[in-house]
Amino acid sequence: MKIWLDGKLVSREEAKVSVFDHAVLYGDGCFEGIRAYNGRVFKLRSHLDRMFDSADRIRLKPPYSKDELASAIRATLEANNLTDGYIRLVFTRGVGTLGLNPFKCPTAGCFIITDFIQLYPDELYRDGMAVITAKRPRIPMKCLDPAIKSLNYLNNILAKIEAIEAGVLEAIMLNTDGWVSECTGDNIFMIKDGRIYTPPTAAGILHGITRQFVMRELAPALKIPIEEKMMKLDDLFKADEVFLTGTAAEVIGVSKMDDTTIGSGMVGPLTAKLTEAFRERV
Ligand code: PXG
Repeated sequence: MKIWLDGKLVSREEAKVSVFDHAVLYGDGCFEGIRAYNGRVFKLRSHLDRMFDSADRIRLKPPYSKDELASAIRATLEANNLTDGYIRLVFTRGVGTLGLNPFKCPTAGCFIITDFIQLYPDELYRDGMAVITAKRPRIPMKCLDPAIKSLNYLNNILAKIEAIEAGVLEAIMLNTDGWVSECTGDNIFMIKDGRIYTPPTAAGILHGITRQFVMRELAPALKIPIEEKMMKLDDLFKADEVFLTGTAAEVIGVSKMDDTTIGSGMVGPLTAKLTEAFRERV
């Protein structure tokens, strides 16, 4: 396996980051999770735009241009003979002193990992997946805007631990005001009376590329009305269908939340259409 590290393709063993890099010391940096399908990188421009937006919001100067990164991603896929796979692009703050000051780290680091993707098992796409609602709220926008895809994922990881300990794979997170925000690694949608709803960015969420694809392309193509709306957990419990979106998950139906069955307890008809439309498009 070849890893792209600061401009060079190196072996997995050589792909190391310094213990003085603030990504290691403080989780200081940002990242993207991207997919390639049939030799083409899905929504690469949107991912690079979001990456640069994350970097800008934490005052991290990208060490390469978007065009350079696009070429580097393609070169890494090629070096690993991958036409379908998962791409992890990471900017680290870089090597600095032990203090917090990010401006004492002169150059940001960058690496690209490409690998096979482990999807959720097929049965989950067919039968729907069970989730829990996390007791821990999503970190407020005022503290660390979830729109920044930062290397500091402990808020999500702690909610993920709640999910795993409850025997499921995902957790729905509320914001500190009790509104539904998103899941630990996926955005959330519900369907009621033939309309799709998803929390607005003001709920404190990652602006998911898959979310945007569903809102701007898939739902309109299927002529399903879709809108952003603040929602409470109770709205989800009473929904006809609930589904999640993410680069890794694509579009996956939710059959159960905590002890409550959603809709019929099977993947709903509109969710099934969206999952199918997603796969056709990619
Ligand atoms: N919300 C959060 C918090 C995320 O991390 C999404 C939504 C979906 O966004 P995209 O742009 O992918 O549609 C993400 C993406 C994993 C994993 O292993 C998931 C993500 C990042 C890293 C790992 O499930 N998330």
